[in-house]
Amino acid sequence: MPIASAAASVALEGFELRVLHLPLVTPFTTSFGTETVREAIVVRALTSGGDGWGEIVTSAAPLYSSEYTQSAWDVALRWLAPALLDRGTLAPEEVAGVLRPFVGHRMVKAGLELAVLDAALRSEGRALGEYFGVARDRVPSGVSVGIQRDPAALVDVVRGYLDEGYARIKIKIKPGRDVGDTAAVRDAFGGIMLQVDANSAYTLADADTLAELDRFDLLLIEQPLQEDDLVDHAALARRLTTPVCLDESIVSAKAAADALALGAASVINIKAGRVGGYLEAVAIHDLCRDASIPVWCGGMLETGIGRAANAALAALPGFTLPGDVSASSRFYARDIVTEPAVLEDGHVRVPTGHGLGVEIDPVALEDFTVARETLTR
Ligand code: SMG
Ligand code: MG
Repeated sequence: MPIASAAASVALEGFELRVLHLPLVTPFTTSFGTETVREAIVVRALTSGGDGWGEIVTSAAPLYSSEYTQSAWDVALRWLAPALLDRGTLAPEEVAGVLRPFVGHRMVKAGLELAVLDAALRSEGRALGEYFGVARDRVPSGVSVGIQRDPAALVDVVRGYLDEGYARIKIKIKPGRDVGDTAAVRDAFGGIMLQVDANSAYTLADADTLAELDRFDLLLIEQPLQEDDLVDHAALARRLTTPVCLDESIVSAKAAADALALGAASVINIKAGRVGGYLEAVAIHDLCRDASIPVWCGGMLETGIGRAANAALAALPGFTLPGDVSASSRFYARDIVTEPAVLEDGHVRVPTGHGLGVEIDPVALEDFTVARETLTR
């Protein structure tokens, strides 16, 4: 399902970048550490036809991926935003091509592309979901649950999310906090949709431990091994009955095709930031749909900007598994948009307003800003 019709070109006048610090409602612990504040970068594209908003989903430290706030800030201001401003007038579909000579830095490319895309769609009066060609007006909402003090605490936290109505639970695992935690949740909630995410914490030498997870009827195990361990993921996939899903490893449509060809994954987590943009994300959706590979939409603790875009992406038909597309309140007491995503009957609504379909709350944006820089042509 390729994009139905190209978006309008925009005449770029500048980019405003901000680093935000948003306090989390509760600490979020994964195999690589604990976060209590979300450090995010928000992009505003300034165009002759109005503003557009995007989000760069880097974290403060290079733990999930090699990108991080300061690398993103530097490359955006020094190289990527200037390259786009040099072009002056361009269509959102041209952004990736202009930025292609610069290696890596996909989260930055994705944030810049989204800001241009939002500006273009707002100027045409078209919603992002409509642009993607989605047919659904809401998507089932899964929640990602961090590692807790002990398995009993994890069960309590999971119960809270189930009571809120979340359609699927994902728990984070790491060596020593895998089989016991998963058993506790499965014993407490027999019938729920459950999956685990290791964030690259294992090696193939841990295959016996990971095979113990097979008895819990999991939807999938996400990224057990390192980002560049495609061959080992294929070997592990042959050892497990639990489907192997890749997150960190899938950095492009090419990487997705390679992983599938190798048998390294039978499910793919699609995150626009990780793959360099929402258009590349749609391309991965399309290739997986053609190959009958289920996909789901991942999350990077997005603010209301990325959360709105993810809801639109997740409404494409190949997203057959619930994504990490949770309500804003999962992470934030206060968001930077006027109408943060809410959970309704286990679903999140696909915004229908122009562009991203959310409006920025200027006071909240200002309150959370810790650094700001504007580049103009
Ligand atoms: O946004 O709901 C969310 C977070 C989902 O667990 C989540 N993301 O590996 O899938 C993942 C993690 C990466 C986030 S750590 C920066
Ligand atoms: Mg993951």
